[in-house]
Amino acid sequence: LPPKTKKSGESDKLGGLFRQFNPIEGKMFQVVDQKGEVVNPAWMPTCSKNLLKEAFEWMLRIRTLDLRILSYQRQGRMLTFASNQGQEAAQMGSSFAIDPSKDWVAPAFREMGVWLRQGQSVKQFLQYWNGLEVGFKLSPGVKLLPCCVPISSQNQHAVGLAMAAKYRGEDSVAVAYFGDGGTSEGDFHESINFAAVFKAPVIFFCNNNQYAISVPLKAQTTSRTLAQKAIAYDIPGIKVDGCDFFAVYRCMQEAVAHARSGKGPVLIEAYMYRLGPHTTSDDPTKYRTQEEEKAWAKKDPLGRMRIFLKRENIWSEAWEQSLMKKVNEETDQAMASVEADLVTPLEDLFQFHFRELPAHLRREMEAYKAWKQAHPGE
Ligand SMILES: Cc1ncc(C[n+]2csc(CCOP(=O)(O)OP(=O)(O)O)c2C)c(N)n1
Ligand SMILES: [Mg+2]
Repeated sequence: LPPKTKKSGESDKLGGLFRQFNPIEGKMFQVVDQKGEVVNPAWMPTCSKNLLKEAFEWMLRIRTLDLRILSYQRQGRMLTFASNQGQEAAQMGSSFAIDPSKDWVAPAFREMGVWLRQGQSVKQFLQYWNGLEVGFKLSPGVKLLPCCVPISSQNQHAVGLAMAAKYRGEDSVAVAYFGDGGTSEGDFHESINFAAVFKAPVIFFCNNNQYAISVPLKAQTTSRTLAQKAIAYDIPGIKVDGCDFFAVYRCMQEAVAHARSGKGPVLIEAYMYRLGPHTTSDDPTKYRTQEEEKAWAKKDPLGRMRIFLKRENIWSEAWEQSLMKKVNEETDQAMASVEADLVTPLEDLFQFHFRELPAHLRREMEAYKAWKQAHPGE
């Protein structure tokens, strides 16, 4: 589609897609609807049959892993876990548009698929959620920051990574993932402002899953969309159907091209629903209705991808079953090897965060070691 003409007051930085779906108009970008029908062929991304298969495999893999981990947790074999169900299309649509060999990811704590696609193993993932810091000792070449629980603080880290790439003259981008709740943090605004001023190649990817624990979106903000917050910083922003792999993939491609070409950051709001609880310690029946959950279940990103692939004669029941079986077997094997070595040394508190320990932490560690020597067996 040719870009629409610029309206008065609109930024010159907006490209065709961002102009057509200007978030201040409350529009949401969608390519494939919940019935699996292509509703916006003009913006359909180019997808080979192999890419479609790969995308479905990844989405199914995340869903299967998620269910397996929830079952370990209920068996008392896993600590608290933050479920990813409902967010698979947003994760894979965005991840497929970056190059894990050069692009950095600064995740929150609900990006299992992105972690794995950046190169972390399932075993490391299970270690992390079992309280083993070693689970986030990154393998060489993996461009992924550790899981970040302090809300939106990872956005600042992503800007730092992007500035480093810019300084070195590399053409990599950094992606910060955060939630709807994260948009109320100062870090969110500070990081976008800084990135916009210095044209840092960052994609701010907001997983708007409608809740920040029990706080619904309407109590989070008076903005009509979260994407419209881009307008204040004069950067491109778009609200996209986060249950639609194709729309997320396409707008992320546009955003990455924008950032990679030196034009600065982009804000994407992926509109979706957290189908599961906030974490395994949460009971969503206390703050949301069954009707609401059922309505969103119909928009399930995995189901939508399945219908689309059925229409393309790519999907079969046997294929799906064999994929699930493989994922479950691999996960059980990884879990067995984690459980065989489930020791959490206190020294881990001092490891992994600094290349060289600061003096005050070194003193604490030495005091701890001396205490341990004096109290063997304790
Ligand atoms: C700075 C900070 N404040 C509060 C918390 C407690 N907390 C953990 S998750 C969460 C909600 C986050 O909601 P959202 O950003 O929408 O992400 P989601 O959990 O929905 O993926 C809160 C408030 C925290 N981790 N960090
Ligand atoms: Mg949320």
